Amino acid sequence: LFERYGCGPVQFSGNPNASYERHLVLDHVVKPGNASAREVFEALARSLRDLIAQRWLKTGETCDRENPKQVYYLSMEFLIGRSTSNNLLNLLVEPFVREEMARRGVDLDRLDDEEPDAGLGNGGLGRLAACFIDSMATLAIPAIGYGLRYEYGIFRQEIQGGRQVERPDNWLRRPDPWEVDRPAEAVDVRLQCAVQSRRGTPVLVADRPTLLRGVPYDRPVVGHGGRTVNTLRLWGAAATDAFDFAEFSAGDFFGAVHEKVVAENLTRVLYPDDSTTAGRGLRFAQEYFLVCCSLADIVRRFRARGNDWGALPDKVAVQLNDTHPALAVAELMRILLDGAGLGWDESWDLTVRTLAYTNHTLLPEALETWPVRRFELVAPRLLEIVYEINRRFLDEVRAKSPGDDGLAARVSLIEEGPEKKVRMAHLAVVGSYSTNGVAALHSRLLRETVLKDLAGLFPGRFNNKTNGVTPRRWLLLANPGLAALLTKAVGDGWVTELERLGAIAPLADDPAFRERFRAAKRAAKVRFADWLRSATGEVVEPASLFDVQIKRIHEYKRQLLNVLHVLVLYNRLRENPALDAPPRTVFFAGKAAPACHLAKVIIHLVNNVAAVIDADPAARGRLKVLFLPEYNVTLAQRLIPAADLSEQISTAGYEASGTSNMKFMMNGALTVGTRDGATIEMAEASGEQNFFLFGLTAEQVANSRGWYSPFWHVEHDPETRLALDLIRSGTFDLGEPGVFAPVLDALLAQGDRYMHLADLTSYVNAQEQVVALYGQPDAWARKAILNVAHSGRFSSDRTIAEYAADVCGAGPCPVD
Ligand code: DL6
Repeated sequence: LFERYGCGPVQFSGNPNASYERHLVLDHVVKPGNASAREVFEALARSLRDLIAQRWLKTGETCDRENPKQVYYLSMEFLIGRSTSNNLLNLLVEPFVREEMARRGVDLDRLDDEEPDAGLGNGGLGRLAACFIDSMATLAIPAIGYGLRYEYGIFRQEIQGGRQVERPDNWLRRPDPWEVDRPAEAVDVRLQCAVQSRRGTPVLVADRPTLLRGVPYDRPVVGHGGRTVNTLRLWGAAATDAFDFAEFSAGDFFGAVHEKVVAENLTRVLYPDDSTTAGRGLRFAQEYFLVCCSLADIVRRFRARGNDWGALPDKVAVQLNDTHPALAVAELMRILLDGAGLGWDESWDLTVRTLAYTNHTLLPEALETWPVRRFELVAPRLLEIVYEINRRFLDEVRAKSPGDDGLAARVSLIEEGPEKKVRMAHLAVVGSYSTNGVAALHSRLLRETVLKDLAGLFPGRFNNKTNGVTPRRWLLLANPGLAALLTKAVGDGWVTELERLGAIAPLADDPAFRERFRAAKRAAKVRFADWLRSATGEVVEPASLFDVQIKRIHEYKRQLLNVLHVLVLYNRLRENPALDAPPRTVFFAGKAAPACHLAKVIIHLVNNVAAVIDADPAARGRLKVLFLPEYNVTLAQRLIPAADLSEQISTAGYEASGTSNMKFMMNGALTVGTRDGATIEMAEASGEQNFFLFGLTAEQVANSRGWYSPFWHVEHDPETRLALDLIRSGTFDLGEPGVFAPVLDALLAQGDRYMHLADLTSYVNAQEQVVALYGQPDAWARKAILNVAHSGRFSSDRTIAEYAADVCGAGPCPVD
């Protein structure tokens, strides 16, 4: 044919089988020398996908043949970031590809920036899901992640006039080379309502039953070494062919097509974590859509392997990432009752033994409840099932504790009140065999406070699984300099067995190793400073102490405490220009929920403080504050390796776990932190003497609630008063008088819910210890090395191994 069309066999430069060139020529119809950077990126990614394809198929075939217990991880969020660099690394082909691309005049690092971050999550919960699927693939655990294919991920953050401005993140504007759509495996989902447009906003309209189609888009999840390639299956909403056929045949072609487009909006946008009630109905429909599509797919796979219904808990483990997919309890019951025709008792037994639930928050306002009318609107059959589950459950509760109506009301799945609501956490606990928190303290507080009554009824169900992060992305990929040093010291086994880093502990006492360790940190700081200058024009001094707080902006995470410390330092410098203190650069990054006014004011304050300090000669070269816009996975990968000091300063008892704390630790930063979340366990692992712990404990916070007064601290702590005075004086208002009144209000008039002022003095003292140690580079390096050495426990491989052994009972299923 080639000859017939007069072009002869297609010749590719160098190797005629080169998949990369073939993709350039055949997908993009461009000569390799003329290709744009984006075309080069897509062709490279597709050629890597070619490399994966066989293993990906083989992983599926192996599971179909071996019929092992399979894990299904249901999550509304997967904050995966970029795929190409990570896949290159896990396939172990990075050096080869780098060299081959260099021969073609392409710098692999620059190509990276052609790939947008897949920001399909708000923060820690979504990033944890991404680490978990990496670990499951690496451990050869047969697993599929199920989520939604949002076309718009978490908003893009711009800073204008110091304020956060949200822009849409259209990450799928250009075709994503990593995804494979599989329309043949689409699933139909029945909604009792229609999705229509009201003044441009999609809304749910009652009593218009609609059939939507869930189309799977699969992404490979490459285990380290490339032996197992699992799947992340993201569902996109599409209208079925029969959509609005009636209107179409009545001649309203435009109307029918319009409705079809609106229905497809269901998975268009990820909800930022604060969403206003206006859009909440759609969020509920999203959760329902995820659950219906995923369970239909899970059950199809289960049956296709020839399993009987009774084997469901032996072959299927469904882990619910928070309550967002908790509708799975009712939907699985519906499938077993209405689809399989099983009786209630058998269906309930199978459901409870198949599902497990992970809780990620203690904040009462973050515990999901959904109005009963949402259920009625979208899925009335599921409401019927929830009511029946509750009726039977409360009968048992009353039988066990006769006369205790208070207990029944407290544990009920239904919250009574002006508007009846379903308590999703209760549904998840009652309908599953395991409920876990994500750090020891969090799991204990769950049992003792938020879910106390349920823990009393089901003591055997509650357990802890302390979070972890994948060392592939967060150390090997993010920090090649330190990774190389560690490999040289202990071999490369740490990449999949992070505990092996324990072997570097004795090297903390080796001056030559310390020097190499410090050189790696210096190089990472220079690398970051260079990137920052070229990307943003901002100049930072790599010799200064890099003090970093990066995470969602939220009152409980206490970015304000960090700001107050900056103001204490600033006041000291103004008071005494000759002060002996190392130069410090304080980095902040993070997004505020669009509707959270105070969080947005905090961002504004940080930016204005940064501007004022920058302009003041008293601070020049001594103290610099920088707010880095658009915090995402890639920015974290750049900044964490460069950090000297990690700020983990939440009010004790509020941060479920934290995971950036672990990334900093394995990258050789020291931590200044409260005894909260997993930070406690990190300090235990490395020895508290290698941490800068400060502040009230969770018990002290809880016990002082009744009598705590921030005003006491204003009166008795002079530096606290001066810091607040500086804000009150208007120094940072920059032409907008009173703009930071909400901050003062929260800290004083409203009683300082997160107890910033209670902890400020001990925080300042801890920071003084930081400074003292930073002045002894060798002693600092020693502690940093010990932190890296003891970070092994915080690999998500360990977390996943614990889930596999204690929760889901799944084991590896190696692919030949
Ligand atoms: O478990 C992952 C991550 C924890 O590390 C954080 O401490 C916690 O704040 C976060 N939780 C959420 C809550 N979302 N809801 N609901 O994102 O989970």
